[in-house]
Amino acid sequence: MSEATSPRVSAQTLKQQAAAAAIELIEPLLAEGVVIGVGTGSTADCFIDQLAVLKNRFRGTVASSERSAQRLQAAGIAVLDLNDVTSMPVYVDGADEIDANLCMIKGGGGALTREKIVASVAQRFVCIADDSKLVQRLGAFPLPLEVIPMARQSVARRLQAYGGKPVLREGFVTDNGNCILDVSGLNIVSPAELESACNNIPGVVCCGLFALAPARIALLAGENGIQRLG
Ligand code: ABF
Repeated sequence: MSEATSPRVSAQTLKQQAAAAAIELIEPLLAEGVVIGVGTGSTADCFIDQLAVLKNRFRGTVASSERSAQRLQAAGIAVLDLNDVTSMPVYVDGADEIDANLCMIKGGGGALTREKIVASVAQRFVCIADDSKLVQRLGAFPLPLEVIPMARQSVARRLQAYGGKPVLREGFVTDNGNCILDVSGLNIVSPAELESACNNIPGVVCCGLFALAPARIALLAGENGIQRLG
């Protein structure tokens, strides 16, 4: 019987190390009026927890989900309305998959729409993850799409035409009151082209491909330390 080989470094430790690398990267950017964009997920949670130590060094944050907003507020970090923010030097967030071009699949946590919005306002998207997220080609992780509920079936039919197998994320409502289709089986040869095609399907609010605007930097934690891409 093969013995289960326990990883030398736990997944949680890797997430914490990736978050720490992001803190080290952004600390020189912090100043009185600076606002930081903050993502969603377990790695982003590690970043929030470590950012709390520096909370008096900058103005505040814009959160990509209610979940992250609550964690930020609980840590004593100011959470601002994006409508009151004109610029952010950086947006820090995780990903479900990232490729060598820093294109990503995001949305496993259901926050893809606000993630893409907040990232679009920031000057640089810094992706933090354990190195298991680095893939040769995107698509093993089902692609999430946020969809207006009345268009769920019409969008699903369009995705089937692309060879996808869309599944409704049962019992899940996004922060924006919409539903999520998770689409497996897509052959993502050109992430940017597929993102554009999904964006043009009536009823799609947001596609979980971040290829038209990929991350600028990726900090990937592995057993041999931090690998920086970009
Ligand atoms: C978030 O990070 C989501 O887009 C993505 O699903 C998630 C990855 O979460 P984790 O860091 O927990 O692996 O931005």
